[in-house]
Amino acid sequence: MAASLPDVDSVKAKALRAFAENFGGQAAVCAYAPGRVNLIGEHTDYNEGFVLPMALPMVTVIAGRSHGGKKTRVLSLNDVVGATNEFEFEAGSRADIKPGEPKWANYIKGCIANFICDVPAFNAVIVSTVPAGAGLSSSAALEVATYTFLETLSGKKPEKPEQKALACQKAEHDFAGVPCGIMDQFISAMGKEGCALLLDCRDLVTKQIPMLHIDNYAFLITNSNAPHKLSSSAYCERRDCCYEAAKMLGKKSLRDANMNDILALTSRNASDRIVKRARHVVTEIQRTLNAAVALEKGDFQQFGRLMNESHDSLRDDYEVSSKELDSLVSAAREVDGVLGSRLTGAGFGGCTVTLLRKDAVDKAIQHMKAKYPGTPAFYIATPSGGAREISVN
Ligand code: NG1
Ligand code: MG
Repeated sequence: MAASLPDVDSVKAKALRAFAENFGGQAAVCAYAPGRVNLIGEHTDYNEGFVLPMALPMVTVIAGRSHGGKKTRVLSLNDVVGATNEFEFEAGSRADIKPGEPKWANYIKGCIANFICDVPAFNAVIVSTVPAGAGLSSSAALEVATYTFLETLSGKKPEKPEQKALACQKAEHDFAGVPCGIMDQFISAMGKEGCALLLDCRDLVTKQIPMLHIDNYAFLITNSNAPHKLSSSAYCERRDCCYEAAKMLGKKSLRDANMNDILALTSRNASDRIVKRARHVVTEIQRTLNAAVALEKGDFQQFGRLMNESHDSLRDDYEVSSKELDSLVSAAREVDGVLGSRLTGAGFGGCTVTLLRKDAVDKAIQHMKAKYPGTPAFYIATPSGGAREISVN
Protein backbone atom coordinates (compact mmCIF):
# COMPACT_ATOMS: atom_id res chain seq x y z
CA MET A 1 0.00 0.00 0.00
CA ALA A 2 1.01 3.63 -0.46
CA ALA A 3 2.23 5.39 2.68
CA SER A 4 -0.71 6.99 4.44
CA LEU A 5 -0.04 10.55 5.47
CA PRO A 6 -1.00 12.14 8.76
CA ASP A 7 -3.72 14.73 8.19
CA VAL A 8 -3.09 18.44 8.78
CA ASP A 9 -4.74 18.29 12.22
CA SER A 10 -2.35 15.69 13.58
CA VAL A 11 0.68 17.54 12.17
CA LYS A 12 -0.65 20.70 13.78
CA ALA A 13 -1.15 18.93 17.11
CA LYS A 14 2.46 17.74 17.01
CA ALA A 15 3.70 21.29 16.33
CA LEU A 16 1.56 22.78 19.13
CA ARG A 17 2.75 20.17 21.63
CA ALA A 18 6.40 20.74 20.74
CA PHE A 19 5.92 24.49 21.02
CA ALA A 20 4.56 24.17 24.56
CA GLU A 21 7.38 21.79 25.55
CA ASN A 22 10.20 23.87 24.10
CA PHE A 23 9.09 27.45 24.52
CA GLY A 24 6.47 27.24 27.28
CA GLY A 25 2.92 28.53 26.89
CA GLN A 26 0.63 28.05 23.91
CA ALA A 27 1.36 28.93 20.32
CA ALA A 28 -0.88 31.78 19.18
CA VAL A 29 -0.52 31.44 15.40
CA CYS A 30 -0.44 28.43 13.12
CA ALA A 31 -0.28 28.11 9.35
CA TYR A 32 0.48 25.49 6.73
CA ALA A 33 1.42 25.20 3.07
CA PRO A 34 1.49 22.10 0.86
CA GLY A 35 4.12 20.50 -1.38
CA ARG A 36 3.23 19.95 -5.00
CA VAL A 37 3.50 17.58 -7.90
CA ASN A 38 3.67 18.82 -11.47
CA LEU A 39 1.29 16.74 -13.59
CA ILE A 40 2.62 18.00 -16.92
CA GLY A 41 4.57 20.97 -18.30
CA GLU A 42 8.18 20.13 -17.51
CA HIS A 43 11.04 22.53 -18.24
CA THR A 44 8.51 24.95 -19.66
CA ASP A 45 8.42 27.49 -16.79
CA TYR A 46 11.71 29.20 -17.63
CA ASN A 47 10.61 29.28 -21.29
CA GLU A 48 7.54 31.36 -20.38
CA GLY A 49 5.29 28.39 -21.13
CA PHE A 50 2.55 26.60 -19.15
CA VAL A 51 2.71 24.22 -16.18
CA LEU A 52 -0.06 22.15 -14.58
CA PRO A 53 0.78 21.30 -10.95
CA MET A 54 -1.51 20.32 -8.10
CA ALA A 55 -1.10 20.81 -4.35
CA LEU A 56 -0.45 17.70 -2.26
CA PRO A 57 -1.80 16.49 1.06
CA MET A 58 1.80 16.64 2.35
CA VAL A 59 2.23 19.87 4.26
CA THR A 60 4.61 22.02 6.25
CA VAL A 61 3.08 23.42 9.44
CA ILE A 62 4.51 26.31 11.46
CA ALA A 63 3.18 27.21 14.91
CA GLY A 64 4.45 29.98 17.14
CA ARG A 65 3.94 33.27 18.91
CA SER A 66 5.60 36.66 19.04
CA HIS A 67 7.24 37.91 22.23
CA GLY A 68 8.55 41.21 23.44
CA GLY A 69 12.21 40.18 23.03
CA LYS A 70 14.65 40.62 20.17
CA LYS A 71 15.54 37.06 19.17
CA THR A 72 13.58 34.93 16.73
CA ARG A 73 14.00 31.22 17.51
CA VAL A 74 12.84 28.39 15.30
CA LEU A 75 12.93 24.65 15.93
CA SER A 76 12.36 22.04 13.22
CA LEU A 77 11.02 18.66 14.30
CA ASN A 78 12.22 17.12 11.05
CA ASP A 79 15.72 15.74 10.82
CA VAL A 80 17.90 18.20 9.01
CA VAL A 81 20.78 16.36 7.38
CA GLY A 82 24.16 17.77 8.36
CA ALA A 83 22.83 20.75 10.32
CA THR A 84 21.32 21.69 13.63
CA ASN A 85 17.54 21.64 13.67
CA GLU A 86 17.32 24.82 15.73
CA PHE A 87 18.43 28.37 15.03
CA GLU A 88 18.03 31.85 16.43
CA PHE A 89 18.82 35.27 15.08
CA GLU A 90 18.33 38.88 15.95
CA ALA A 91 17.26 41.44 13.42
CA GLY A 92 16.12 44.94 14.15
CA SER A 93 14.59 45.45 10.72
CA ARG A 94 13.95 43.37 7.60
CA ALA A 95 16.85 45.01 5.80
CA ASP A 96 19.36 43.70 8.37
CA ILE A 97 18.59 40.02 7.82
CA LYS A 98 21.33 38.07 6.03
CA PRO A 99 21.53 34.45 4.89
CA GLY A 100 23.90 32.11 6.75
CA GLU A 101 23.94 28.76 8.60
CA PRO A 102 22.04 26.52 8.99
CA LYS A 103 20.97 26.56 5.34
CA TRP A 104 17.35 25.58 5.98
CA ALA A 105 16.93 28.73 8.08
CA ASN A 106 17.52 30.84 4.98
CA TYR A 107 14.07 29.98 3.62
CA ILE A 108 12.55 31.43 6.78
CA LYS A 109 14.87 34.42 7.02
CA GLY A 110 14.27 35.15 3.33
CA CYS A 111 10.51 35.27 3.91
CA ILE A 112 10.86 37.61 6.87
CA ALA A 113 13.22 39.84 4.85
CA ASN A 114 10.77 39.89 1.92
CA PHE A 115 7.59 40.34 3.95
CA ILE A 116 5.55 43.52 3.43
CA CYS A 117 6.46 45.00 6.81
CA ASP A 118 8.77 44.37 9.78
CA VAL A 119 7.50 41.58 12.04
CA PRO A 120 8.05 41.21 15.79
CA ALA A 121 10.53 38.56 17.02
CA PHE A 122 8.86 35.18 17.56
CA ASN A 123 9.40 31.58 18.66
CA ALA A 124 8.15 28.86 16.35
CA VAL A 125 8.13 25.12 15.66
CA ILE A 126 8.09 23.61 12.18
CA VAL A 127 6.89 20.13 11.22
CA SER A 128 6.71 18.86 7.67
CA THR A 129 5.36 15.77 5.93
CA VAL A 130 6.75 16.89 2.55
CA PRO A 131 9.76 14.67 1.84
CA ALA A 132 12.87 16.82 1.29
CA GLY A 133 14.87 16.44 -1.91
CA ALA A 134 12.24 14.38 -3.69
CA GLY A 135 11.15 17.07 -6.16
CA LEU A 136 7.87 17.67 -4.30
CA SER A 137 8.79 21.23 -3.37
CA SER A 138 9.53 21.05 0.31
CA SER A 139 11.30 24.41 -0.05
CA ALA A 140 8.26 26.23 -1.45
CA ALA A 141 6.08 24.62 1.25
CA LEU A 142 8.42 26.00 3.92
CA GLU A 143 8.51 29.47 2.36
CA VAL A 144 4.79 29.77 1.75
CA ALA A 145 3.94 28.35 5.21
CA THR A 146 6.30 30.88 6.80
CA TYR A 147 4.87 33.76 4.80
CA THR A 148 1.31 32.75 5.72
CA PHE A 149 2.36 32.52 9.38
CA LEU A 150 3.82 36.05 9.17
CA GLU A 151 0.55 37.33 7.70
CA THR A 152 -1.36 36.18 10.76
CA LEU A 153 1.38 37.22 13.17
CA SER A 154 1.47 40.77 11.79
CA GLY A 155 -2.18 41.08 10.77
CA LYS A 156 -0.99 42.33 7.35
CA LYS A 157 -1.10 40.62 3.99
CA PRO A 158 -0.37 41.66 0.41
CA GLU A 159 -3.39 42.56 -1.71
CA LYS A 160 -3.01 39.58 -4.04
CA PRO A 161 -1.78 36.01 -3.46
CA GLU A 162 0.49 36.50 -6.51
CA GLN A 163 2.55 38.97 -4.47
CA LYS A 164 2.99 36.39 -1.73
CA ALA A 165 4.21 33.78 -4.23
CA LEU A 166 6.63 36.28 -5.77
CA ALA A 167 8.00 37.31 -2.35
CA CYS A 168 8.62 33.64 -1.52
CA GLN A 169 10.33 33.07 -4.87
CA LYS A 170 12.56 36.08 -4.13
CA ALA A 171 13.37 34.56 -0.73
CA GLU A 172 14.55 31.39 -2.50
CA HIS A 173 16.59 33.36 -5.07
CA ASP A 174 18.26 35.77 -2.64
CA PHE A 175 18.55 33.71 0.54
CA ALA A 176 18.81 30.09 -0.64
CA GLY A 177 20.65 30.97 -3.87
CA VAL A 178 18.30 28.83 -6.01
CA PRO A 179 17.22 30.59 -9.23
CA CYS A 180 13.88 28.73 -9.27
CA GLY A 181 10.87 29.45 -11.48
CA ILE A 182 7.52 30.56 -10.08
CA MET A 183 5.52 27.32 -10.31
CA ASP A 184 6.21 25.95 -6.84
CA GLN A 185 5.29 29.04 -4.83
CA PHE A 186 2.18 29.69 -6.95
CA ILE A 187 0.69 26.26 -6.45
CA SER A 188 1.62 26.11 -2.77
CA ALA A 189 -0.06 29.49 -2.21
CA MET A 190 -3.04 29.03 -4.54
CA GLY A 191 -3.81 25.32 -4.73
CA LYS A 192 -7.49 24.44 -4.52
CA GLU A 193 -8.98 21.18 -3.31
CA GLY A 194 -10.07 18.98 -6.23
CA CYS A 195 -8.21 21.09 -8.78
CA ALA A 196 -4.98 21.35 -10.72
CA LEU A 197 -3.65 24.82 -11.48
CA LEU A 198 -2.87 25.88 -15.04
CA LEU A 199 -0.25 28.59 -14.75
CA ASP A 200 0.91 30.77 -17.60
CA CYS A 201 4.52 31.43 -16.63
CA ARG A 202 4.71 34.43 -18.96
CA ASP A 203 2.07 36.70 -17.46
CA LEU A 204 1.37 34.67 -14.29
CA VAL A 205 -2.32 34.26 -15.09
CA THR A 206 -3.79 31.18 -13.38
CA LYS A 207 -6.79 28.97 -14.01
CA GLN A 208 -8.13 26.38 -11.59
CA ILE A 209 -8.91 23.15 -13.48
CA PRO A 210 -11.46 21.04 -11.58
CA MET A 211 -10.74 17.32 -11.84
CA LEU A 212 -14.11 16.04 -12.89
CA HIS A 213 -14.81 12.33 -12.30
CA ILE A 214 -11.44 11.93 -10.53
CA ASP A 215 -13.15 9.60 -8.02
CA ASN A 216 -12.42 6.53 -10.15
CA TYR A 217 -8.79 7.51 -10.76
CA ALA A 218 -5.71 8.39 -8.77
CA PHE A 219 -2.35 10.05 -9.22
CA LEU A 220 0.34 7.86 -7.71
CA ILE A 221 3.68 9.47 -6.90
CA THR A 222 6.69 7.17 -6.78
CA ASN A 223 9.91 8.42 -5.23
CA SER A 224 12.82 6.64 -6.93
CA ASN A 225 14.98 7.45 -3.89
CA ALA A 226 17.83 7.70 -6.40
CA PRO A 227 20.21 10.60 -5.82
CA HIS A 228 19.87 13.64 -8.12
CA LYS A 229 23.08 13.33 -10.12
CA LEU A 230 24.61 16.41 -11.77
CA SER A 231 21.25 18.06 -11.55
CA SER A 232 22.20 21.73 -11.22
CA SER A 233 24.80 21.83 -13.99
CA ALA A 234 22.58 19.81 -16.32
CA TYR A 235 19.63 22.08 -15.47
CA CYS A 236 21.63 25.18 -16.42
CA GLU A 237 22.84 23.53 -19.63
CA ARG A 238 19.22 22.80 -20.67
CA ARG A 239 18.16 26.33 -19.84
CA ASP A 240 21.03 27.86 -21.83
CA CYS A 241 20.18 25.68 -24.85
CA CYS A 242 16.61 26.99 -24.77
CA TYR A 243 17.74 30.60 -24.55
CA GLU A 244 20.15 30.04 -27.42
CA ALA A 245 17.44 28.44 -29.58
CA ALA A 246 15.11 31.38 -28.91
CA LYS A 247 17.88 33.81 -29.80
CA MET A 248 18.65 32.00 -33.07
CA LEU A 249 14.97 32.32 -33.96
CA GLY A 250 14.82 35.99 -32.97
CA LYS A 251 12.12 35.22 -30.37
CA LYS A 252 11.81 36.46 -26.80
CA SER A 253 11.42 32.88 -25.58
CA LEU A 254 10.51 29.41 -26.89
CA ARG A 255 6.94 30.17 -25.83
CA ASP A 256 6.72 32.08 -29.13
CA ALA A 257 8.09 29.20 -31.23
CA ASN A 258 6.16 26.54 -33.18
CA MET A 259 7.05 23.37 -35.10
CA ASN A 260 7.99 25.36 -38.21
CA ASP A 261 10.56 27.17 -36.09
CA ILE A 262 12.04 23.82 -35.09
CA LEU A 263 12.55 23.06 -38.78
CA ALA A 264 13.98 26.55 -39.26
CA LEU A 265 16.54 25.85 -36.53
CA THR A 266 17.87 22.92 -38.54
CA SER A 267 18.21 25.02 -41.66
CA ARG A 268 20.06 27.65 -39.61
CA ASN A 269 22.63 25.03 -38.67
CA ALA A 270 21.62 24.71 -35.03
CA SER A 271 23.23 21.67 -33.42
CA ASP A 272 21.18 18.51 -33.10
CA ARG A 273 21.24 19.04 -29.35
CA ILE A 274 19.66 22.52 -29.56
CA VAL A 275 17.00 21.27 -31.98
CA LYS A 276 16.05 18.44 -29.62
CA ARG A 277 15.91 20.68 -26.54
CA ALA A 278 13.74 23.23 -28.35
CA ARG A 279 11.47 20.51 -29.76
CA HIS A 280 10.78 19.23 -26.26
CA VAL A 281 9.80 22.69 -25.04
CA VAL A 282 7.56 23.53 -28.02
CA THR A 283 5.74 20.18 -27.91
CA GLU A 284 5.51 20.18 -24.10
CA ILE A 285 3.85 23.60 -23.98
CA GLN A 286 1.20 22.36 -26.44
CA ARG A 287 0.76 19.09 -24.50
CA THR A 288 0.19 21.02 -21.29
CA LEU A 289 -2.57 23.10 -22.85
CA ASN A 290 -4.14 19.96 -24.34
CA ALA A 291 -3.88 18.20 -20.99
CA ALA A 292 -5.70 21.03 -19.20
CA VAL A 293 -8.56 20.71 -21.72
CA ALA A 294 -8.65 16.91 -21.29
CA LEU A 295 -8.71 17.21 -17.48
CA GLU A 296 -11.50 19.73 -17.59
CA LYS A 297 -13.57 17.33 -19.73
CA GLY A 298 -12.76 14.38 -17.47
CA ASP A 299 -10.95 12.70 -20.39
CA PHE A 300 -8.39 10.78 -18.35
CA GLN A 301 -7.44 8.47 -21.25
CA GLN A 302 -6.23 11.48 -23.21
CA PHE A 303 -4.56 12.98 -20.14
CA GLY A 304 -2.63 9.74 -19.62
CA ARG A 305 -1.51 9.62 -23.26
CA LEU A 306 -0.17 13.16 -22.95
CA MET A 307 1.70 12.21 -19.76
CA ASN A 308 3.35 9.32 -21.65
CA GLU A 309 4.33 11.60 -24.53
CA SER A 310 5.74 14.11 -22.04
CA HIS A 311 7.98 11.48 -20.46
CA ASP A 312 9.18 10.16 -23.81
CA SER A 313 10.07 13.68 -24.91
CA LEU A 314 11.91 14.38 -21.62
CA ARG A 315 13.79 11.10 -22.09
CA ASP A 316 14.63 11.34 -25.80
CA ASP A 317 14.74 15.06 -26.64
CA TYR A 318 15.47 16.81 -23.34
CA GLU A 319 17.56 13.91 -22.01
CA VAL A 320 16.79 14.52 -18.34
CA SER A 321 15.49 11.07 -17.41
CA SER A 322 17.59 8.38 -15.74
CA LYS A 323 17.60 4.60 -15.83
CA GLU A 324 15.79 4.59 -12.47
CA LEU A 325 12.99 6.89 -13.66
CA ASP A 326 12.69 5.03 -16.98
CA SER A 327 12.44 1.73 -15.17
CA LEU A 328 9.66 2.99 -12.87
CA VAL A 329 7.76 4.49 -15.79
CA SER A 330 8.07 1.32 -17.95
CA ALA A 331 6.97 -0.88 -15.05
CA ALA A 332 3.95 1.34 -14.36
CA ARG A 333 2.88 1.30 -17.99
CA GLU A 334 2.83 -2.52 -17.99
CA VAL A 335 0.00 -2.57 -15.46
CA ASP A 336 -3.59 -2.88 -16.63
CA GLY A 337 -5.47 0.23 -15.48
CA VAL A 338 -2.48 2.60 -15.79
CA LEU A 339 -3.32 5.44 -18.18
CA GLY A 340 -0.01 7.29 -18.16
CA SER A 341 3.26 7.63 -16.30
CA ARG A 342 6.08 10.15 -16.43
CA LEU A 343 8.94 11.66 -14.50
CA THR A 344 8.03 14.83 -12.63
CA GLY A 345 10.28 17.75 -11.70
CA ALA A 346 13.65 18.50 -13.22
CA GLY A 347 14.54 14.82 -13.73
CA PHE A 348 17.87 12.99 -13.15
CA GLY A 349 16.25 11.32 -10.10
CA GLY A 350 13.36 12.30 -7.85
CA CYS A 351 9.81 11.12 -8.55
CA THR A 352 7.49 9.79 -11.20
CA VAL A 353 3.76 10.46 -11.34
CA THR A 354 1.33 7.86 -12.67
CA LEU A 355 -2.34 8.26 -13.56
CA LEU A 356 -4.27 5.07 -12.99
CA ARG A 357 -7.64 3.61 -12.10
CA LYS A 358 -8.10 3.48 -8.36
CA ASP A 359 -8.66 -0.26 -8.43
CA ALA A 360 -5.21 -0.70 -10.05
CA VAL A 361 -3.21 1.11 -7.35
CA ASP A 362 -2.17 -1.93 -5.30
CA LYS A 363 -1.26 -3.94 -8.38
CA ALA A 364 0.78 -1.05 -9.79
CA ILE A 365 2.71 -0.65 -6.52
CA GLN A 366 3.47 -4.40 -6.37
CA HIS A 367 4.62 -4.45 -9.97
CA MET A 368 6.82 -1.36 -9.69
CA LYS A 369 8.40 -2.69 -6.49
CA ALA A 370 9.12 -6.03 -8.16
CA LYS A 371 10.62 -4.49 -11.31
CA TYR A 372 12.62 -1.65 -9.72
CA PRO A 373 16.08 -2.50 -8.40
CA GLY A 374 16.00 0.22 -5.69
CA THR A 375 13.61 0.94 -2.82
CA PRO A 376 10.84 3.25 -4.01
CA ALA A 377 8.31 5.07 -1.81
CA PHE A 378 4.69 5.61 -2.89
CA TYR A 379 2.18 8.35 -2.16
CA ILE A 380 -1.35 8.89 -3.38
CA ALA A 381 -1.63 12.50 -4.52
CA THR A 382 -5.10 13.81 -3.76
CA PRO A 383 -5.58 17.31 -5.21
CA SER A 384 -5.42 19.42 -2.07
CA GLY A 385 -5.84 23.00 -0.91
CA GLY A 386 -3.17 25.72 -0.80
CA ALA A 387 -1.65 27.54 2.15
CA ARG A 388 -3.80 28.87 4.95
CA GLU A 389 -3.91 29.91 8.53
CA ILE A 390 -5.22 27.25 10.94
CA SER A 391 -6.82 27.75 14.31
CA VAL A 392 -4.63 26.85 17.30
CA ASN A 393 -7.60 25.43 19.21
P1 NG1 B 1 12.11 20.43 -9.21
O1 NG1 B 1 13.05 19.44 -9.73
O2 NG1 B 1 10.74 19.85 -8.95
O3 NG1 B 1 12.64 21.23 -8.06
C1 NG1 B 1 12.80 22.17 -11.16
C2 NG1 B 1 12.60 23.68 -11.07
C3 NG1 B 1 11.24 24.10 -11.66
C4 NG1 B 1 11.08 23.55 -13.08
C5 NG1 B 1 11.35 22.03 -13.05
C6 NG1 B 1 11.31 21.41 -14.43
C7 NG1 B 1 13.70 24.58 -9.09
C8 NG1 B 1 13.56 24.88 -7.63
N1 NG1 B 1 12.62 24.08 -9.66
O4 NG1 B 1 11.81 21.54 -10.38
O5 NG1 B 1 11.13 25.51 -11.65
O6 NG1 B 1 11.92 24.20 -14.00
O7 NG1 B 1 12.64 21.74 -12.51
O8 NG1 B 1 10.04 21.52 -14.98
O9 NG1 B 1 14.75 24.79 -9.69
MG1 MG C 1 13.04 23.25 -4.12
